[in-house]
Formats: sequence, structure tokens, C-alpha cells
Amino acid sequence: MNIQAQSLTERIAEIKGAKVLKSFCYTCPWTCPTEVYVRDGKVVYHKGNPDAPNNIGTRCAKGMASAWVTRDPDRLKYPMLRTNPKGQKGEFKRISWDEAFKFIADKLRQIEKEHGPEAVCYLSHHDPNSIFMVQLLAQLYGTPNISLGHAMGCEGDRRSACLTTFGSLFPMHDFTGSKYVILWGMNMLGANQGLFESRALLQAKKNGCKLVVVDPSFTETAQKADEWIPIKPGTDAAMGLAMCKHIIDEGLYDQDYVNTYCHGFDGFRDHLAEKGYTPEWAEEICGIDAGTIRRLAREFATTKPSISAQFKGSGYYTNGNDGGRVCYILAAICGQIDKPGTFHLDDWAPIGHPVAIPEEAMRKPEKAPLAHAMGYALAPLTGYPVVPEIPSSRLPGAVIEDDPYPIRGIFCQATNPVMSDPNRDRVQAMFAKLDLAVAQELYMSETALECDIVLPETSFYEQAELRQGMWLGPEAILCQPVVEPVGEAKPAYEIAKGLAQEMGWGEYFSYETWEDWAAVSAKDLPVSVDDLKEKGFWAGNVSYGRVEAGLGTPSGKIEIYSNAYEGAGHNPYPEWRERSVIPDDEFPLQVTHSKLSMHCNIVTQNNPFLMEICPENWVEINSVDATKYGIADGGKCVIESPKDNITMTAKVVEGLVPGCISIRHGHGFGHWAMGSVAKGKGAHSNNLMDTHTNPITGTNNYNECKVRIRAA
Ligand SMILES: Nc1nc2c(c(=O)[nH]1)N[C@H]1C(S)=C(S)[C@@H](COP(=O)(O)OP(=O)(O)OC[C@H]3O[C@@H](n4cnc5c(=O)[nH]c(N)nc54)[C@H](O)[C@@H]3O)O[C@H]1N2
Ligand SMILES: Nc1nc2c(c(=O)[nH]1)N[C@H]1C(S)=C(S)[C@@H](COP(=O)(O)OP(=O)(O)OC[C@H]3O[C@@H](n4cnc5c(=O)[nH]c(N)nc54)[C@H](O)[C@@H]3O)O[C@H]1N2
Ligand code: SF4
Ligand SMILES: [Mo]
Repeated sequence: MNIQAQSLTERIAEIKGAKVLKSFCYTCPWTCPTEVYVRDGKVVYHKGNPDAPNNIGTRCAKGMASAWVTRDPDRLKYPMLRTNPKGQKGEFKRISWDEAFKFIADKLRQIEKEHGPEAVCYLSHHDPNSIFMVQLLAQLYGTPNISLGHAMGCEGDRRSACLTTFGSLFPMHDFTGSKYVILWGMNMLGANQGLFESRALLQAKKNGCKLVVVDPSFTETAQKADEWIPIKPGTDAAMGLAMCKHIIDEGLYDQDYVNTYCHGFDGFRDHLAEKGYTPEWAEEICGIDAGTIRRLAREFATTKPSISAQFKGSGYYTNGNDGGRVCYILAAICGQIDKPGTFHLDDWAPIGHPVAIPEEAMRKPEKAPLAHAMGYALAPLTGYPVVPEIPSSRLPGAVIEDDPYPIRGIFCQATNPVMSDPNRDRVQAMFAKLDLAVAQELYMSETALECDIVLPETSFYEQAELRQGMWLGPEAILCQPVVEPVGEAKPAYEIAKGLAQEMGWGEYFSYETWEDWAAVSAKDLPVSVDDLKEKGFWAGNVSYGRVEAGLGTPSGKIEIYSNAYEGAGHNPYPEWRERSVIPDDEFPLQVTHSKLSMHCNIVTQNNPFLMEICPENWVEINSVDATKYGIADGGKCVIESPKDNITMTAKVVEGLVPGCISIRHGHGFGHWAMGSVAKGKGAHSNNLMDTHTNPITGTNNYNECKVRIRAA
């Protein structure tokens, strides 16, 4: 690490006369529009784009430290081919891009011949320009097995709840005008601080909105809330069902609204009564007293406009899909959907595919997508999906046991499943068995080390991208290349082009410059690529009323009774189901997870500025449990699950439900690989977990994990 301190005068001199380019940050998934100052081929300064509605000039610390990625000596510089057998720590040699494309193309042809194109998967989380490889692999090669946003390792249960209830995938929240907000494990002022919604939430609070945070942890958001509800992990469905029952029993729901716009309200009322989901029943399960549940239910139903929102905190459990649906149904029965101050259904900018592939050249897969073949996800009667992504925790089964059919090739673009999926041992065993494992990465990540071939990608500072902005209304945001690529790194669109040429599909990927393909993507936008370069974004008007216009669900209504669930053979109403792993005498503590404000997942741990502020991750434990198990604040402790153990630093806190621990995710890099800054810092928790998958949605159940803890 060699960071030289500069004087203010030197800084100003450097910034003066720099060229300013509109772009966006992609250090975390929230993609904030930026202005980047470039001089002599270097990024000398950058700040938020003050005109963009989704971040109005603001940035977080991760974003402010992000230019490090353009000069990090540990970045990958050349394509690398593995030289030793898989299953061992990878050794690699430098090869040319032509050799890399030929290697991958030969393997793709071999896999297609032996198992069909469906045997290849494309995985991405941080997905800059993933659309190019998706068009190549899905439309030309013919695999249906694409996973973007690492959905089932992230917010699969929320997506599924939104899809089955409202017919859309990624909602926004119009907090500005809200009068009552209840957040179920969604840390708006922690990991979501970069979103425009977090500023809108703070503004709403200033305007008198009541904020209730339901979370086992006293999070950054809970600290700013009017009320923190310290719920027992994995029990949101019980509390939410009881709130719905109370609202209905007291006649506080919006009768006209449910009659006109909701499907299955009467049946839901009977279902709640038959099951006996009373506040007293819920109290036993979730640890929140019945009086509080009643009061919150009454307040929520009578203070409008209101929002009941979640992200993925309640979704890492076997019953996460029920918790997710109840969160939304609570808002629906009070008529609080897609109006000012409420939950807002997606409204996207008309950004098209960058590559025009004629219908006759497209190859239709013969096999069903993995999720459907695994028995999740598609309702056979309605043909409507419960969730459309690959259940990533079951992917090793497809590779190792051919269940439900063989997978032999995996591309990992900007995703590191060896670190981020549960049960690391099994994920590594999966990579060892593949005929083709490709990593498209910035670093020699732990997953890259398991692959056959590693392709260096450019960072967002070195490439262009046109994508949807994370705002309430339709918004297109443009990333422009501001510096030259590191080494021989290529952007995803050049990688896809090179591979397409090798596969004989070069005619479709005929763009010479990024502006060529951007013009194709932008053809339906009301502005040109030049306008976007000038301004950095295009934003339309915020609109409401999608419920009244008719939704994309099978009934066209808000589905309290889910046709998708019914068609797939599940209870069409949300219900209470116990989790699959319950702490016991031997392993008495429940694991929960949360993110670090100063890092993004496992992306930023080689950044010396962020590592100076937050050099390692830690585990939080309540002071009562700390005393019981002899854990000291700041001391090292050993966390043991039935599967593995790790040693990490403990933080003793008051704000955490006793009986559980909260592991901050990130770090642990360097146990196998990565950069010199990250190496050996912190601990990686995913091998504590066994493989647990939500039986309905296929989401990874990271928190189905019990442990014991002792001082190291
Ligand atoms: N700074 C920063 N920003 C990020 C990221 C990052 O790593 N760091 N990651 C990005 C990504 S990929 C994502 S998905 C988002 C994540 O955004 P969030 O989902 O808001 O972030 P988490 O910190 O994972 O929050 C999960 C919360 O759920 C709580 N929780 C656990 N179990 C339960 C439960 O049973 N019920 C309830 N009600 N709550 C529960 C946890 O205590 C925790 O507070 O942030 C994105 N932005
Ligand atoms: N224990 C535990 N596990 C978790 C979570 C948790 O809270 N606790 N959170 C889960 C969640 S919400 C998610 S979304 C997943 C995310 O897990 P992953 O899908 O693995 O995604 P990330 O951690 O965001 O990033 C992974 C890789 O992207 C690379 N990368 C970053 N930027 C770029 C780029 O511009 N181009 C390329 N090609 N590569 C890039 C980084 O070097 C890193 O290796 O993890 C999940 N796993
Ligand atoms: S929230 Fe921070 S890290 Fe994420 S995109 Fe915005 S500035 Fe970058
Ligand atoms: Mo995520």
C-alpha cells in the first residue's frame, strides 16, 4: 500500500483544468450517477451528479474511495489459463485473448454436443453489461440458465413475494409523502444508505412520519426510528399474519379497495380465522407482546399513506417467502399500493437490448430452466412463475449429481459464489467437477482460483454502460469510460464480441465503438446517446395507478390468494411454517447476517482507504449471552456450527435479541486468494452453513444455522 498524502493546494491544482465526465458508480448495486474529473489519464476527483434525481449529488464512503480500483496493483491484467488439475489451489499462466476465446468456444461446443446448451449457466451479481453475454448465451447458444443479481443468494423471497402478489419484480418506495413506515429487516440507513429512498425516508421523518423497524438488531435505521421491534429471527410471518388478522377483525381494512383490486380477500379472512393467527398466538412465536402487535396493526391501518417494506432480512429462512408475502398483503388490505407515499411498482426506462439478433437466429432451449426443472418456480396450471432465477444453493447438485439435469459449464461474471453461497465446501466441489468454469473478474477471487480460465474485466471507470437508474420514475443512467483499461482488461461487451466471433456469431456483435451499441439500446429513449453523455441520465415523470390499470398477475389483481402458489401445489395463502434449523442445547445460538456500511459484500476489501476505516468484519452478541459464554468485547471468539468453525472478533452489544448472533458479512478474503490489502483480514462465515434452500422459492437460507460460541 502506498498512499501519498497530498496538500490541499496540490489537490486543487490537480483538479483545476481536469476534464469532467458524467458517469456512475458501481461499487455497490445502487449505481449512483457521478461526475468524474480526469487529468492526464487519471481520476483526480469525483462526486455525485447533483442533477440526477436518484442521488442528487450524494455519495457514500465506498463510492468516494472507489477510484482506487483504477490503480490497484492487484487487479487482474491478462487472461489466465489454469495449469494444474481442478480441486487444487489454482495455478495459472498468462495467455492471449485469442487463445482465451478459442479455449472457451471449444469447450462450449463440446458441452453442447454432449449435454445440450442447457448444461451451461451464466451467473452474475454485480452485473455490469451482463446483457451482452446473456444475449450470446441465452439467445444464440440456447441456454435458459441465466442468473442476474445473484437473486436467490440475495432477495429471492422478496422478489418472489412481489412477483406473485403484484406481478412485478423490483419495487421502489415513495417514502417522501408517507405518514407511517414499517420496515421488516430492511436497513435503509445502513446498506441502503446510497439509495434516494433513504433520503426520502429521513425527509418523511422530518415531516412527522412514524418509522417502525422490525429487526432482531438495533440497526442504523432502528436507531433513527420511533420504535424498534426486536423480533425473534425468522418469525416475521407470524407477526405479520397476526397484524392482518387484527386489522380485518377490527374492520380497519379498506373494504372497497380489497373488493375491487384484491384477489382472494374473503378466503384470506377465513384462513386467518381457521388457523387462529391471533396476536396472542404470534406473541409465543415472535417474542413481541400481543398488545404491541395490536397497537402497531391499528396504527398502520389508520395512518395513511403508509408503507410496509422488506428487503431480504426476513428472507434467509425456510419460511421467508411467507414473511415476504405478508409484508405486502398488510399494505394491500389497507389500500396502500402504487399511490403517492406508498409502495411503488416498477416503472422502467425503455432501454433495449444492445445487440439485434433476428428471431430466426435465436435458439430455443429444449429443457426447462433449472429452477422449473428442480420443481420450484413455475406453476404448471397457470404457467406463471413463483420466481424466475436459478436456486444457487442447489446448483452444485446439478453439477455433482446431475440433479435435475447435468450442468457442465459455468460463467461467473462479477460474482464470487465460493465466498457468497452457503456451504463453501460443496461450492468448491462443484467447480472441481465442471468441464468449463470461467471467471470474468477484476481480481483473482476465491472463485476465480477454482476456474479453468480467468478473464480480466474493466472496472466501471474503464468502460461504458447504459442501465436503469434506481429511482421512483423511469430513469436511464450512462457510465462513460474515463480512463484506459488496466493491463489487457476488456469490458464485457468486448469479451462477448470476441467470443461471438470465435463461435461464428460475429455478424451480430458488429459494433466498433461503445457508442454504436449504446445507440441501439437507447433507440426508444426520448434522448440521444450524446444527450446522455452531456447530462449523465434521462429521467421521466413519476406515475402511479398501476393497480387500477391492471397488474401482470394471473388474475390481473393483487393476489392475496396466489394463483401461482395454488398452481404449483402450495397453499395459496401465506401461512406459518416452522424453520428447518432450530438452536438446541448443543448449538444454542441462532445466526443472522447483516452488511457493513463501509464495505460492499466482498467487493471492497482490497481498498486501503476503506480497510483503514473498517479493517475486519465481526460478530455481534448481546451482553447477556456474552456473559453467559465468556465473550469479551473486542476479543476473539470461536463460532462453531455442526459443520465448521471460524474465529473472529466479537462486539458485545445491547441492541440484539438474546439467543442470536449477527455476523457482519464481507472480509475473510485472502484465506485463499485476492489482493495484498485484503489478505488475512476478518473471517468468512459461509462454511458454517449447510445447504438449506427455501422449499418454495429456492432462495438460499443463510440464517438456517445454529452455533455455539466461546472465547478463542
Ligand atoms: N454498505 C453496503 N451497502 C450494500 C451492501 C453492502 O454489503 N454494504 N450490499 C448490497 C446488497 S447485495 C444488498 S442485498 C443490500 C442489502 O440491504 P439490506 O438487506 O437492508 O442489508 P442487511 O444489512 O443485509 O440487512 C438485513 C437485516 O435483516 C435483519 N434480519 C435478520 N433476520 C431477520 C428476521 O428474521 N426478521 C427481520 N425483520 N429482520 C431480520 C438483520 O438484522 C439486518 O439488519 O445492500 C446493498 N448495499
Ligand atoms: N454470509 C453471508 N453471505 C451472503 C450475504 C450475507 O449477508 N451473509 N449476502 C448475500 C447477498 S445479499 C448477495 S447479493 C451475495 C453477493 O455475492 P456475489 O454474487 O459473490 O457478489 P459480490 O459479493 O457483490 O461480488 C462478487 C465479485 O464481483 C467482483 N467485481 C466487483 N466489481 C466488478 C466489476 O465491475 N466487474 C467484474 N467482472 N467483477 C467485479 C468482485 O471482485 C467480487 O469477487 O452474497 C450473499 N452472501
Ligand atoms: S451507494 Fe455508494 S458505493 Fe453504492 S453506488 Fe452509490 S456511491 Fe457507489
Ligand atoms: Mo444482495
